Amino acid sequence: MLLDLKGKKILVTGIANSRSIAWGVAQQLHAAGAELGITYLPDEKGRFESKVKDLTAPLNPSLFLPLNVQDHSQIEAVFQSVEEKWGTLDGMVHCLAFAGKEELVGNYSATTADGFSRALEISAYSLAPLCKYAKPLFNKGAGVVTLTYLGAERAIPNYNVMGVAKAALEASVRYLSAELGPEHQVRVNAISAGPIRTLASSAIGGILDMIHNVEEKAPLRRTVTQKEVGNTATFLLSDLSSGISGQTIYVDAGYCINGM
Ligand code: IMJ
Repeated sequence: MLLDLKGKKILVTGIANSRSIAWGVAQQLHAAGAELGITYLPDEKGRFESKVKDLTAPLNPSLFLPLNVQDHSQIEAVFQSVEEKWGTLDGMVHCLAFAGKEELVGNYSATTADGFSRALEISAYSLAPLCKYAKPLFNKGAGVVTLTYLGAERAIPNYNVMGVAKAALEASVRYLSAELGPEHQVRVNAISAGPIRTLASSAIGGILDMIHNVEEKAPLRRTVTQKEVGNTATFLLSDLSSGISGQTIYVDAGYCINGM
């Protein structure tokens, strides 16, 4: 079976809680037999650490590591641990995004230089150094999957600087695909997920309008689930998708095909 991920070692970033899309991805990768490494965002009180540890314990991750992508030494330390524990790597899942709350409301022209830098550093740039350190560890046929959103190519109210960051992320997927493909058949793809109620979306004004709009207009007349995104990520990290690289695949109940 080409979708068997047994024995494949995959690093999953971006789990914050049980609504995280990354959590849906981790569960489906586990169900397909993958061995997981999980990263969490370290904070002073260790809240994410204990929450993510408890949540992911049933998946028996063989690595559980802190990762704040704004700290280069933490990126190096993650791949040091991956090399020591696993030696090689078959996949990496990048589900990281952050913009200041004030940047996600009102006019895009009000974006500050600091807000712009931070959003692009965390949400787009971070994929590059993660790939740089993963590259020497990747087995033949390994894969990288990241998450994007339609706001990268359409002007969606309040998405603002995150849309610009996702546009940069989608372009990064193409450049990394061109870089990682030739030597080791490593594929890099993005999943453009439709709106889902998560920690990253619940805090946002207008998200419910967006969800209702999808329920009314998407070809499937519903939103998608974390599990559906997880299944597509599993496909993209399996040999079933061996001919696909550099793409943005829409898991959005068909929403983006509509003209209006
Ligand atoms: C985010 C902002 C505005 C509109 C939005 C979203 N719509 C959707 C999202 C319509 C679906 C969620 N999304 C796709 C994101 O990428 C969210 C990223 C995000 C969310 C927050 C909230 C809390 C915070 N910073 C954030 N940074 C990035 O402080």
